[in-house]
Amino acid sequence: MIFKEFNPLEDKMLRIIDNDGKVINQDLMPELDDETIVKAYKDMLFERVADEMAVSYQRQGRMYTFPPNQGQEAIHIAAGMNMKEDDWLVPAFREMGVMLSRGVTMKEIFLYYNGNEQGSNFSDPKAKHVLPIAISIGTQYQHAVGIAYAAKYQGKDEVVFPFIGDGGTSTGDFAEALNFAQVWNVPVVFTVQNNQYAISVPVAKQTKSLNLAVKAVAAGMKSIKVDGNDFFAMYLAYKEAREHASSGKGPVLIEALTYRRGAHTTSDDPTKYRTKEEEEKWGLSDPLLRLKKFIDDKGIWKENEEELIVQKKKDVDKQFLEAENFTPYPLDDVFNFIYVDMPDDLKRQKEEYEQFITWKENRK
Ligand SMILES: Cc1ncc(C[n+]2csc(CCOP(=O)(O)OP(=O)(O)O)c2C)c(N)n1
Ligand SMILES: [Mg+2]
Repeated sequence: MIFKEFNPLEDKMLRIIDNDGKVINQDLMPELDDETIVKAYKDMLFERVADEMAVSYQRQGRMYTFPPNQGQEAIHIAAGMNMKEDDWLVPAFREMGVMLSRGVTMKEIFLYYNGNEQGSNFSDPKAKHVLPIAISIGTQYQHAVGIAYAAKYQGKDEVVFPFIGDGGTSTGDFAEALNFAQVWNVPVVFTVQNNQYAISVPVAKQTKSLNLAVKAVAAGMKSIKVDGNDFFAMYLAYKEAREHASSGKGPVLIEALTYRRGAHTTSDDPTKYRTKEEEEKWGLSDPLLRLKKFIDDKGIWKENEEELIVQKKKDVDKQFLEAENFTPYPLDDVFNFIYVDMPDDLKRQKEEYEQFITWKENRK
């Protein structure tokens, strides 16, 4: 129903609460009990706290480059809530909350960003259908369609949830994946997290497309543009998209319009290419603030948020220490097996890495 009403060719966007947390589209409000709404907020808060701590570990020189998730939590938690046990998560690299909701641990995420392969070897049985993080932009969309083809062929009720960014929609992989998903009529719920930047490139310089949801129209696919900072809108979009895909009606694409509140990665400085005013404006539609205002207006918040944050920080720190003290991988695995004769730049990298390990050891 929502796919007809919010036609991407008319640049319509699904929204249910406004920036003040007031319901502006009561007819579409999903039926969620108070407990579920509060739990969703707490999951978003946990992602935010863990994300801030990850940035801090990187700044302390204890972890490598990290891509912050701040501002994109409503998309992540709404997606996780609508995925069924056997569904597949096919992430890019800015979906930490979805990974957490599928049973991936912060320890594994920290291992990954410490360059340890074990960080892609998820231990929780709940995470059985989670693919590793995909850094090569666009590739994961192809994998997702292949998995969905296999699921359909085997007659399994499994829906595949791949993620990509706005910049990723300029890749050939993106267009090819959409085409084949629709031709094969396979169960995929594609998400485009339009956080409005591909590193320093704003969407307006990336594409002249009216919006990103219309990119699915030429493939013949149902698609919808959604306010990605509106938890309820994202919840409804995922619910309907999953129903559509699992009932054999084919794939769906959701464009979630959001804003990357942090840097692209810890190696980036966004002050070089965007203004404070722009950041402040988007800060007003922060997904956590909006959902919290709704919860407060309804009077269903019974906890001490400060205390909750302290607890969560302790938990994250414990998991970080476990990752930091995890058995290091043998250096040879990384450097020695690529070339018969190691080139000079790799030799230099190996030396630098050995110096880093020595620094880490001496610090203890
Ligand atoms: C094939 C490929 N080309 C270039 C890069 C370098 N790169 C990393 S992130 C990025 C921009 C991605 O932007 P977007 O798709 O909007 O995702 P976001 O980072 O905003 O989540 C680029 C170009 C890469 N990782 N892979
Ligand atoms: Mg982007």
